[in-house]
Amino acid sequence: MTAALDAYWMPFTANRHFKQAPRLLAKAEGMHYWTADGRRILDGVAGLWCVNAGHSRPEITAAVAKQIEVMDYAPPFQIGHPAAFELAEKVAAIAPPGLNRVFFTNSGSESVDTALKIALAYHRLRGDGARTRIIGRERGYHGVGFGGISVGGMVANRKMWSASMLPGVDHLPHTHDLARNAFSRGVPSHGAELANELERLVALHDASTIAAVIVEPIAGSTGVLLPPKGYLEKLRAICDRHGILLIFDEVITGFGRTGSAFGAQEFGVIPDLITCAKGITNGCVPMGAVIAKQEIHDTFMQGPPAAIELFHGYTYSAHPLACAAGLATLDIYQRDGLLTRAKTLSPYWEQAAHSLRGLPAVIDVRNYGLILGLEFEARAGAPGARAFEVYLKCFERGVLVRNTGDTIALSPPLIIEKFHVDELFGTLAEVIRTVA
Ligand code: PXG
Repeated sequence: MTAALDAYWMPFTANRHFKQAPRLLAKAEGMHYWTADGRRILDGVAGLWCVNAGHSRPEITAAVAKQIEVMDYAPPFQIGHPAAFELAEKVAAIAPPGLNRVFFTNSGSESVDTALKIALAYHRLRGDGARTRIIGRERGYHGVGFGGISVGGMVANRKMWSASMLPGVDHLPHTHDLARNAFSRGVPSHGAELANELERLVALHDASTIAAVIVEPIAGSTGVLLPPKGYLEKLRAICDRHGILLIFDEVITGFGRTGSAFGAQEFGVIPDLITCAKGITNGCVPMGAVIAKQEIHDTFMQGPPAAIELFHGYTYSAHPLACAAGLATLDIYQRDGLLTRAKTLSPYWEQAAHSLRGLPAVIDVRNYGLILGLEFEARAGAPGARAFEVYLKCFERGVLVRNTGDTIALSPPLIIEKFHVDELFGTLAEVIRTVA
């Protein structure tokens, strides 16, 4: 380590704690990272829910390298490049039926802000401009833009900026209910009725003021909260009844995490807009996207033909390197069957996950596809401390997990093999015994 650590203000990090004992990654391949001092670390979280095809895939590396040699950058406004159109077609081809128009961004946060803006503009273009209200959900995470923190439900992301939130946002209750659903396998049985809270919000505000509802099919960042059986269907039905758009934020559930290309297909509920990012390029070049129903897109295609229909976009929308990475990534997903591999492996994953039941302080194990939420009882007066300690100790023992509150989340690359699953849960179990 030669550089000083002071200048880099790290995101979502305990900076002072980190800089006392930095954890530095230097190399990645397949299921593993290597630290700067040469230790091999099993990646239990696909980087940060994004490296779904495993690290440093040569096909993706080659595609990005080739692209940067041929054309480093292309402006996305009023001009294009072929890979952008090709990638949009390929994303549309794996999206749920009817969602076939793709707007590129550079992150999940940008995708969320883009989708919210599209929803508001859509109603306005239809002469329904009083629909300005957006409904999010407690314990939702939709990135860190002002739109995203407004509809999100993570208090630490909200309290500092509470006076600067989007006006007119309201929230559904979260669906996490340990009293009824602890140690569920797959989606929990209880809680579909929580979707009826949307009817109450409609009764309170009137449907004519509500533009959209945004939820994650599975909430990741706030601790892996699974949708109760029948819940998403109910939300869809209520939105339909009242002309409200339904947005699924699939930044983590997209690209095979649940066992289908998107959570929408997995749960059989088709939203009007999908936000995604992360896995679209296997995490190697920043990119996000909003996938819209054609009808929404077509609503914008009015007015003088030379007029710009949507005043929105980013300098790096459809960046050539991201498009090259995306095309190579989708090829791998398809060729290697990775979009459905989580379904094949999930019985083994589920069995291994639930073997942690009964370990000290473990109050819940929940799983879906290749996702795990492992919740601990919080230490008195020190919320989050136990899971953070588990995270640190796992890292010392060569396994990367993710802590959020008192939950450990796992979301490994979809190329994971059974022996990796054993190592992951074996290390977790050992660590939990020492930390409790
Ligand atoms: N929506 C969802 C559902 C997300 O999970 C974002 C939006 C924002 O994406 P960007 O690309 O702007 O970060 C996310 C991001 C975690 C964790 O530990 C998850 C995310 C980010 C940081 C940590 O689970 N997801």
